[in-house]
Amino acid sequence: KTRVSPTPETVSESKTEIQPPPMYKVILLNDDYTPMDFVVEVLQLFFRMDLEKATQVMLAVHYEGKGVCGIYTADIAETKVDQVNRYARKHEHPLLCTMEKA
Ligand code: NFA
Repeated sequence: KTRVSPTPETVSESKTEIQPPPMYKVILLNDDYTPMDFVVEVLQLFFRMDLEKATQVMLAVHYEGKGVCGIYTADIAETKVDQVNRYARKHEHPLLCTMEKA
């Protein structure tokens, strides 16, 4: 079986070994005004949750103050945060989405 030997950059434990990217939790924050149905819709639309999972996460945020919607690389997490916050503002709800290092 033909096999190439690793170049120096890919040798295990060398200083240039590729590291996994830093990951970020996308967080939804509770508020007193955003309708529960709207939060469920957001979780289904932007985080690909089914109705049951979205309802679970929405209620966890409602009762505990915040909750994790998903864990992503920086670029994807930033995009999710922006999409959710823009969508909430477009519909004139105060719902807030943020991110923190996982
Ligand atoms: N607390 C909101 C209400 O009672 C619902 C909500 C849940 C808002 C999760 C934001 C996040 N209508």
